[in-house]
Amino acid sequence: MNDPITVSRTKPELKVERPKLHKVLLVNDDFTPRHFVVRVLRAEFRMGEEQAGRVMMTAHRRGVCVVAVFTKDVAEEKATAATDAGRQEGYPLLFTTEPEE
Ligand code: NFA
Repeated sequence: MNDPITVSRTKPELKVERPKLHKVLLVNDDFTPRHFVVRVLRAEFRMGEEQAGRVMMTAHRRGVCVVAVFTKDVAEEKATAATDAGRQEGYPLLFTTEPEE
């Protein structure tokens, strides 16, 4: 009888962590035509002509360019779809992914 009622004064901690983002990278090659790279960037990453052109030229000059960041699953899906689009035309066009720092 007469049990004390205890009340917790601290809220249970709910740790909500953001999913880590992954970069999709466009890798340069010597064979895929520039206009085709731009077409794939526009179709798969919904870029405008100008941005797609800048990303393509950055990869062309520097070897690689970050295209976009997504959750891991989406980044991998997008990179695979974009790489497959090149493969279907016989081009070695390559998109890869890597985790953001
Ligand atoms: N280097 C390719 C060319 O000169 C264009 C390219 C850019 C390919 C970026 C792949 C990635 N035709």
